Amino acid sequence: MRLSGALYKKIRRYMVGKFIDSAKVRVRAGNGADGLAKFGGVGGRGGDIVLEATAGDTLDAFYKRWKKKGLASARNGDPSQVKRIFGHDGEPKVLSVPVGVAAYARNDLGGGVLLAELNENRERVVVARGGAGGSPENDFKGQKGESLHLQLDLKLIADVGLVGFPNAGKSTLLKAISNARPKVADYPFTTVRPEVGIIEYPDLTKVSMADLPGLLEGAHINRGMGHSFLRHIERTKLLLMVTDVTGFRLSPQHPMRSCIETIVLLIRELELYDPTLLSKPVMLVINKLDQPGSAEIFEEVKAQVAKLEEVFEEVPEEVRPSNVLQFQHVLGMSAKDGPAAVKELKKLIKNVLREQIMLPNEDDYEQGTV
Ligand SMILES: Nc1nc2c(ncn2[C@@H]2O[C@H](COP(=O)(O)OP(=O)(O)OP(=O)(O)O)[C@@H](O)[C@H]2O)c(=O)[nH]1
Ligand SMILES: [Mg+2]
Repeated sequence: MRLSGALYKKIRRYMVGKFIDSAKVRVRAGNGADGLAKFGGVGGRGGDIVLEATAGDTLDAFYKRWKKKGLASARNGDPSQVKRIFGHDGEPKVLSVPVGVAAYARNDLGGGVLLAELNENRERVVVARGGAGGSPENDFKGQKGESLHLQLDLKLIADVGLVGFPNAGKSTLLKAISNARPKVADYPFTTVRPEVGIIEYPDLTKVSMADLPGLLEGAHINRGMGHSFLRHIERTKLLLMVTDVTGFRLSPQHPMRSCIETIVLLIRELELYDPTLLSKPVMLVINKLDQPGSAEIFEEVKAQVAKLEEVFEEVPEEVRPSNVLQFQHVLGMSAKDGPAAVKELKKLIKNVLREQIMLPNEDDYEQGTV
């Protein structure tokens, strides 16, 4: 395997991801108000900054609400006065966020500390505390409220995550197997935002599957859509790698990648993003088997993935994955032929999730324990 050519040739600007699944806003909780030492009066507390998850809300909407202002602040407490010896507390500020959001406090180095994840509708969490009111404990001096740079990242929650080079047929597969209706088209980066579909089984089991934008060699240095959207598969239980049997070529100016090359490069990119991703079970789908000459390629690739260590030996060191991966199943199909073509895959997905004890057992249904 040569894997030569301008690996990281420049990709046109419009191919760089723009969709919003991350938003930033500065937040400032209210200050506590002064107390009145002479009368033992206590000042009001500053209002907290609260995040509340709302089903149906999006980060695009959040971004639009806050991009101009850039700062969300809560009310200060009211000071203690002779007429009102206990000052009123400041109103908290409640910010609506989508379900599935992770909130980070950013630091100056560009890193962040995870404050909370909101995974349920109506779940609330305080991300910045209002300052305490002035009281005997603090010499009747109201305390400053917390303020921080908040970053919100959206993580989808799905059982199965689709990963693959652009144009491999991931969205076509999601369409065939689930109730989702994603956009399908014959050009790379058709999918620009992740989408989740639900796979339903006759026994009423439901499995969710997330379709992601195509992943490219060099995604870790932000080629193509970059690989930041891979965070959406951090929480999946099973990865489904989809490849085009005829390989992939971004444009005539870019090198051709064969099917097995795309598999190696995908493993490498997943590893560079987070090596623990590959400790999840992975299934391989080799798609577009209706293409002429594909049956022989399919057999060859099947043999190669059974001995990945030999394939890796021939790969240039800078793109060689460090761990050999064992696929749970290797399956060939033509996703464009619709639900019948993915019947077998649908069954295997349920079996793998069952084996991982991630779904209830068939017997349990019969015995009525579920
Ligand atoms: N011949 C053939 N074409 C297919 C098959 N599955 C998908 N395609 C075509 O391949 C093209 C890309 O399909 P998509 O489902 O949009 O691919 P994708 O992996 O979602 O692509 P991105 O969203 O760009 O990453 C479309 O023109 C599909 O009709 C198949 O089984 N056989
Ligand atoms: Mg797609």
